[in-house]
Amino acid sequence: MIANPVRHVAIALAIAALVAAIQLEPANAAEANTIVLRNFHFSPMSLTVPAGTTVLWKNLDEEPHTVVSDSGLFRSGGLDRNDGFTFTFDKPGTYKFVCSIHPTMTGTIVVE
Ligand SMILES: [Cu+2]
Repeated sequence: MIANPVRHVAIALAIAALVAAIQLEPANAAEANTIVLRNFHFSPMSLTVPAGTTVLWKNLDEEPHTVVSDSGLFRSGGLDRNDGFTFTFDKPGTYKFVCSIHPTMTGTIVVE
């Protein structure tokens, strides 16, 4: 079979576009001041924000999760897939949180 260079270039471009799309996806998903709940982890596990920032947690798992502050400062209800919860951090400090359903899911917000 004779190789068709045009076809090869087209395939290479298609693969390059696909790779670019795959690499862009996590960047798009990682919106500012957002923590996603995915695969039974908070991602990122630690987030540093200036005082006054509203943080959004968004559940991407099929399983329900919660976001509960260690200090009792905030507590979400059960979050189903694609549900979100927000909290505005007014004061500097270190705020730890956990999923009350899966206590191995932990995270930290550092407010500066
Ligand atoms: Cu959970």
